[in-house]
Amino acid sequence: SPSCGDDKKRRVCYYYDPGISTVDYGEGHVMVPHRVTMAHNLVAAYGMLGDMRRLRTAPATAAELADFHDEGYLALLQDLTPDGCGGDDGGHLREEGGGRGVDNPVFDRLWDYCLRYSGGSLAAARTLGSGTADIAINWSGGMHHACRGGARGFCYVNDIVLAIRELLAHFRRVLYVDIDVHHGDGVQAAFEASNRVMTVSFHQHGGGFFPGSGAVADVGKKGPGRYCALNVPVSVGIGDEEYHRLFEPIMARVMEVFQPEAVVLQCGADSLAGDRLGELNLTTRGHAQCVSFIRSFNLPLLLLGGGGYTINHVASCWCNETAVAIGKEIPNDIPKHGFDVFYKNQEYKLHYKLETKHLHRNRNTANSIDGIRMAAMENLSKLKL
Ligand code: VJV
Ligand code: CA
Ligand code: ZN
Repeated sequence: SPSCGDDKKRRVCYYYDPGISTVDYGEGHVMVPHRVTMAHNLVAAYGMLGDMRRLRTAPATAAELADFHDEGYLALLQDLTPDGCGGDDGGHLREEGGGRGVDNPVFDRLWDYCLRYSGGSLAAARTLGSGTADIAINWSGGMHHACRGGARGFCYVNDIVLAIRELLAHFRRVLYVDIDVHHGDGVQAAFEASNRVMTVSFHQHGGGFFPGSGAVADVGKKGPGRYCALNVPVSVGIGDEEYHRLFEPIMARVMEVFQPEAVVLQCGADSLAGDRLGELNLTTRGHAQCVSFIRSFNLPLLLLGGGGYTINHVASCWCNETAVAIGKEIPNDIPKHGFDVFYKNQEYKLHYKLETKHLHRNRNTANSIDGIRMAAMENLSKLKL
């Protein structure tokens, strides 16, 4: 049954570009690209690099980004410099309400950063398309909010849209699943008119939580792509058990009705308990269960990163999910390596435990969970391909 993960091996291809390790969104910004380097060092310390193929990651080119993004926006992004030499940003990086974007600042090497994380996702998609790997991983990707003509929610270039467009050259139908705590709005919007891409996002919803879209009634625009967008909003404080009372039956049904030939899983780690932005209570095991459940369907699988703002938790999560991808058991004790100190407040355990006072009070009820699952299943029953 697909509900139990399996220990069968997969050919895994892993993309990591050390060029992103020193990228800095600016003093105090919650998005810290260095978390991917921490994850990578943990993967290396656990001895997993030898279990995966690593191909050269070339940064993407402007022409590749133009496959989705507006040329004018790309020209601006390429020219912007922190000292303002690029001139007026034309509103592309501004927030609603005016003022310089706090969420999307202009920082040193911004353009290079975009090329590198997008290059990883594109290379990963091409490897899956060529059939030479079963799973491809790029933890620096997963920037699901970026729009065709502008930056949003810490995301400047939408590497997911680019990767899916690449996969569409090889696969009839591509499924996108998003377990980041935020709604995967940019990816949904990009494919709303298509019935070759289905987007499914699980996210915290309500109380003004960003971006505010993704109610269960949001099934995409009228036309052939209607019902190819599925949204599963949850409330503050959901834990593993309730999350999987939604995730597993809904994803099993999605697989039946949509019959994808490839899957992209955005593994945003801000849905973990103790995140600085997200307010859910998932454990690293509950989060990884999403990866093993999707993996058990044995389809070409692209694993991407995304959000995640308590960086030791993020690195633990993605390291563990790399092990899940490979099909390897790794010990809970974090091996001694150069980044040890970062894991002190989780007692050097991969699967960290939080005290109750650091968890959010669960605002979901058995009834609310059943209601969301039924509404989602009802939407799925209307999908006619
Ligand atoms: O809620 C918002 C927008 C505001 C304006 C900006 N202020 C800071 C917050 C309210 C309306 N933005 C969200 C964006 C979340 C993006 C999530 C991205 C992903 O995980 O889905 C994928 C990578 C938001 N929530 C929290 C913050 N922004 C935030 C941004 C900061 C910050 C503190 C909080 C930026 C800089 C600094 N502190 C110094
Ligand atoms: Ca999501
Ligand atoms: Zn997020």
